[in-house]
Amino acid sequence: MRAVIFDLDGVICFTDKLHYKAWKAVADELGIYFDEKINDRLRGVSRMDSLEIILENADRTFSEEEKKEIAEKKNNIYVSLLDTMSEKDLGNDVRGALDVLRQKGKLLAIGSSSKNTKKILEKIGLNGFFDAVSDGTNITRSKPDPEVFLKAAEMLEVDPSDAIVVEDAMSGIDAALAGGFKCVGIGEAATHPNVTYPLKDLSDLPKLV
Ligand code: B16
Ligand code: MG
Repeated sequence: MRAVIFDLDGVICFTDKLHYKAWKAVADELGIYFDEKINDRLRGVSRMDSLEIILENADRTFSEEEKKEIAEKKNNIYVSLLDTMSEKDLGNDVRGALDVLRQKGKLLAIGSSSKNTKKILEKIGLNGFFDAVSDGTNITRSKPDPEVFLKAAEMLEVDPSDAIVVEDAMSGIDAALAGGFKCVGIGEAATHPNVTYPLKDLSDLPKLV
C-alpha cells in the first residue's frame, strides 16, 4: 500500500456527539423526535441527506427554502461547538498511527463528507499534516458513492488498488469497496460483512500497510 485515506468524523476525531447536540437542538425546536439511534444513521452522510433522515419523523413537509434554513441553523450551532475542540481530542492511537505511517513514507489523505473539515483539522492540530484533503467541499455525491475517496486518490496520484481507506461508517465501507479500495473498519464499520480488515482502534493499522 502506498497510501492511507482516512475518514475524519469517527476515525481521526469524534465529532458525532457535537453533530448530535446540534441536530437535537434544531429538531427539538421543530418538535421532531430525534434520538442517538437516529443519529447513528447520520455517520458519513452529508448535511442535507442527514436532514432528510431527521425529517422522516416530521408530521409535515418542508420546502427547499425551509430545509436550507434548518441546515444552516444546525451548522451554525455545530460550528460553535467545534470551538470547544483541541489537540486533546486526538487519541493516542490516532497520533501514534499517523506518526508511524509517516515514518514508513506512506502518503496520507483525508476523505470526509464534512464541509467543516478544514476547521476541524485546525482545531485538532492537524492543519497541513495530510498530503491531500478531499472533503464535502469538493464532491457532488455523498458516501456510499466513492467520489470523495477517488478524488483523494487522484490528488495523491495513486491508483485505488494502492490505497487503503479507514472508515467508521457502513456507508463509508460501501464507498471504499465501490471505488476499488481495500478498507479498514472501526466501530460499527468493523461489523460490515465485506470489510477487508476490522480493527478495534488505529493501534494496529501501521502493521497492515
Ligand atoms: P458537515 P465523515 C461526516 O463526516 C459525518 O460523519 C456526518 O455525520 C456529517 O453529516 C457529514 O460529515 C457532513 O458534515 O455538516 O460538517 O458538512 O464521517 O465523512 O468525516
Ligand atoms: Mg465517519
